Amino acid sequence: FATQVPLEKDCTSITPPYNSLIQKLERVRKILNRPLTLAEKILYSHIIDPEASLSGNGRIRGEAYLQLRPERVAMQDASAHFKTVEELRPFRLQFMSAGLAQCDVPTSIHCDHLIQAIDGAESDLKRSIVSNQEVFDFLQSAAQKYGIEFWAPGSGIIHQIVLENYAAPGMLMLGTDSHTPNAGGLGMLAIGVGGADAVDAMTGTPWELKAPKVIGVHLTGQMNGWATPKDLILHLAGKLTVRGGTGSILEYYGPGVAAQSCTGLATIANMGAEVGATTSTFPYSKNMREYLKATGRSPVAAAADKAASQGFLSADEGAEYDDVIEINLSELEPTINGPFTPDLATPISQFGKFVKEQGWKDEFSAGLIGSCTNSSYEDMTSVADLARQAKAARLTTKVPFLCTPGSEQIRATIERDNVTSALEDVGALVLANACGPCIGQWKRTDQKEGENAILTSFNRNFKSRNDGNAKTMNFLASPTIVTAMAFSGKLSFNPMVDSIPLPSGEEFKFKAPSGQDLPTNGFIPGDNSYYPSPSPAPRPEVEVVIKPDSQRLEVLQPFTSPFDASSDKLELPPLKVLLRVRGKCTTDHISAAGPWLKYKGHLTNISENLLITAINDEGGEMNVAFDRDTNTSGTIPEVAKRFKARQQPWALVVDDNYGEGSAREHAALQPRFYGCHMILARSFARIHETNLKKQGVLPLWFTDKNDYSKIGSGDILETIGLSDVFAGKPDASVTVKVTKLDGTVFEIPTKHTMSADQLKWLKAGSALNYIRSIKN
Ligand code: MIC
Ligand code: SF4
Repeated sequence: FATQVPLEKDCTSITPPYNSLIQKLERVRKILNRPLTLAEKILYSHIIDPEASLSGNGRIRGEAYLQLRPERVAMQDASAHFKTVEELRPFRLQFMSAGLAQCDVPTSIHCDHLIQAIDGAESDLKRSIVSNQEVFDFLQSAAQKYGIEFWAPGSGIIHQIVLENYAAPGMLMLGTDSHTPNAGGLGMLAIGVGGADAVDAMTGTPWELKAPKVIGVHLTGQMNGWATPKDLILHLAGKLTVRGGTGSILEYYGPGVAAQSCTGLATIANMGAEVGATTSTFPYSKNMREYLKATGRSPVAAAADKAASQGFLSADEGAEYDDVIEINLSELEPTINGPFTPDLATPISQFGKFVKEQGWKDEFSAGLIGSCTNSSYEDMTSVADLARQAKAARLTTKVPFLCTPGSEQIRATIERDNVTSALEDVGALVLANACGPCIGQWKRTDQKEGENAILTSFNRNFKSRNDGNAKTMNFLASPTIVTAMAFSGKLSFNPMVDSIPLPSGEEFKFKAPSGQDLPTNGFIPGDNSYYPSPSPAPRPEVEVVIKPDSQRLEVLQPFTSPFDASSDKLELPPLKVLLRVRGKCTTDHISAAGPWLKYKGHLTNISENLLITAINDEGGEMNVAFDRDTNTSGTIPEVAKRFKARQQPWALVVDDNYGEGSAREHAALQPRFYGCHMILARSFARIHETNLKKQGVLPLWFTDKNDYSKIGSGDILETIGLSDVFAGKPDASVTVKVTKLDGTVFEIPTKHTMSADQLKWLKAGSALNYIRSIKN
């Protein structure tokens, strides 16, 4: 590249305001008067008014609602997978409809989710830009108008770019994607939220979060051989399950932290999302400092050094955790998780047996490495080491082997350092710097349907996620394990002990891989056209165009409030139950990706996919809903649409961890669009529960989980006591009166998690309605 952007960055807008944070922390210390965990230090130093949020005798963690001021927002829009890109668009539309002219905090937009993975970086990128032009133009013009840094398609995946450019120790940021916590690798708190929460930060509205609990993960020992940070988080996911981190920050500490590279820590933090954690963080370390310097941010490193010397960037001695998990890194074994859920963890030594017991074929059909989770220089040089070993034995991969670099900087640097050529030499196909196959933008030609297994170094493995085939079993592993196994093609192959027969009759065995965390000759930024100018001035004259007949973009119409403003009886209208959803219902089930991705900016069009892979507990079928008024059935979106046409407000009854997975806001917008006002769950996933509240849907938790099966489709639900909750009566809760189809009536108790502010959103019909009402 002829013109290189300088690697050294202008650090003005990216250095956390350590002095004022430390001063705020002093106020917090006076109130709490106890040793603090690192997570508490970072979070509480971002409270707008610590005295108001923290005073009182109650518990803070798990109970108090904090009003926070994050320092930065990042939003994804348009890349490799379906979900992330699409979420960004409605967010921008919402922001515009809030009627404001400029962002309150530095913000960036990243085009990464809409880029396809078909035949390689160059052609995939070109094709995807053409097919998504309208959306990219919209995002770019909106970015210009409001002074937002715009990262064009091809620049890389949001989380990798944030780590390379914006993340800093002690910072608090929000991102409209569940893997935003990736930036925790630099010792900060980065939290995944729905678009409406990002609107809060961008509009300078205090951002509210219930103070999370803090789970301490104590690392001792030393990783060796094939074990990597990925294996640590895969192992931990097995221990904690997909719900174990809900409502908590994972704070790692102990002697095992310092030896991990900053990017390795980012991998661990990235996948904290898979256990439902609010975010993950680590004490400031030498490796973080080196990473900051290597990525052109020496001034940030110097400021962080100083803040660390004042005790800001690690836990106080004697700080107490709500729970402690011990992990001895010396005992850590490579681990493979899946299929279909990221918490089904099997140590590699047991994996062959596990495959056999399940009766699966001992083969897999593709190996995929990279993504926002694992595309660091260290990951790439480690897999290149294996590729070189294999090449020396004249081996090539047995299955298609795809590699997604996380950013242009990584792509350019590994190309210069002959890492890319080492991978290509053994058969790798290098894809565009984008989400691609991680979010269903993978157009496979080798295996269109039928049961098959794939191995990926990604973070999530819900059904149909990668290639749209519900029978593709996705197993998650470290990039080095995926790569080594790709040379065997067998699921039972354990590269630590097994060898591969060579045509010569000899056996080839891999040596444990070795990589390098930072490039000896430094990073190079790559194509300079991808780099936005820092903190661009807003250009109000720029026109943001949405064509009236567009099938891709639609201005979001405000939802109407279900409450009668003239009455003081603030109860929801009687709601008809649309269906009772059985079992795992992730945001992928509620709002599918794949071909739907392209409609993320168009609520009417995308709502056609509402819950299409959800299982109806009455009958056990997928995408079937009963319309008790006409004694007919239809697909879930069909029946929801009929309810909307009849102006029949409705409710859903759902199972545990409803809304697990992504930050995808559509999963809340779509039911609301069709007239859903309440969801009764055995339990909710955090981001999704907040997304529902933001859109004016009331989430209620069964007090007794057995009550779930007492309610069925067509039943009428009425709230009793919501008025008292609105009135702020202490300990008020909502009882739900159920009128069954046969006329039987009974009441069931529920719990709610609505804060005073969230109740205002519910009353206004949505958070955006509320913001609009106070800003006008
Ligand atoms: C994901 O990894 O699932 C996504 C696609 O990045 C989503 C975002 C989205 O659905 O828009 C996420 O993680 O939040
Ligand atoms: Fe993109 Fe996948 Fe990362 Fe989500 S998890 S941001 S889809 S690479």
